Amino acid sequence: MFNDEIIVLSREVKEAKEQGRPLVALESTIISHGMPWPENVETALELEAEIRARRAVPATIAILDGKVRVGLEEEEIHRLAKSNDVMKVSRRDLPYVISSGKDGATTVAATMIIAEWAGISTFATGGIGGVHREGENTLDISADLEELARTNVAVVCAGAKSILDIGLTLEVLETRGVPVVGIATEEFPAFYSRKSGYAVNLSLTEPMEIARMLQVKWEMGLTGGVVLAQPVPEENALDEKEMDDIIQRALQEAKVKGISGKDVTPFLLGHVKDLTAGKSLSTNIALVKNNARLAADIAVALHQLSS
Ligand code: PSU
Ligand code: MN
Repeated sequence: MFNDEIIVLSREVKEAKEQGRPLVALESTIISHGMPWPENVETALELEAEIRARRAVPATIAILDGKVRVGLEEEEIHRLAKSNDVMKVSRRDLPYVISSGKDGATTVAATMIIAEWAGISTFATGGIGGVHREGENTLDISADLEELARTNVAVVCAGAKSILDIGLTLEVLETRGVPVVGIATEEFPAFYSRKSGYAVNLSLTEPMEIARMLQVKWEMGLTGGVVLAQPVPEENALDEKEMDDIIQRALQEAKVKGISGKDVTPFLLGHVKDLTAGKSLSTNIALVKNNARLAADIAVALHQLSS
């Protein structure tokens, strides 16, 4: 499933693959739709720097002019960060964004698909999509969960935002056989806060023990991803109660405006950002960087195991 005409590796990523160096995938929806300019470019570049500093190689993934790109140049990250004409691309959107030659920012699901094509098994992001509140009626369940069930990529995240129904999200992951690992915690983190009230499946701390579990899973032919949920650093965590109020208001607004489909998540994220007057943005930046560091350490450990 590798076609040079559709998939283009950056020079850095190509060299890393030739030399068998550890790689870490990064998504681009966070750049185009998840954060405002200029923090989005700054963060995207800082994430790459964190990964390089840990002796791994970053591969930011996106679609540019209908080409699947694994590893981007700085100008290309700027283009994704500044343009208003970038599609949000999940699994179902990939064929069209490619056939029409458009630009697309990849969600967790689409980034996992492309990472697997490119032979990258570790991916760092902020939060995964999940079952939305009232999802039992609306069936608004992110394609990220389906992808985690089928694609062999480990996703380091800070859990999921409580714009979602975290309990239902964890139930779906359990049903679909996706291990949910708490990093040095017994509790699934809720992105802005370290706690959600829901237990994880198991807790691990060391990159090497995590890498060993991933290796066993995939060697056994148990296809699918793993959620590696790392709580936001203590000093960057936001007050849970305050965030809950803000999220309630955002959900109410979405309902009144009749927001649906792929617009739900970006709408809620944008509202939460506005209502916290930017405070949530610095938390967001801190936790993604923390995740990039852990993902790099896991990629290095996986590489040690396989060499
Ligand atoms: N949750 C966040 N920040 C994000 C997203 C989710 O806290 O940026 C983005 C990710 O790219 C994720 C996508 O894969 O939203 C999920 O969208 P949907 O719910 O439409 O599947
Ligand atoms: Mn949805």
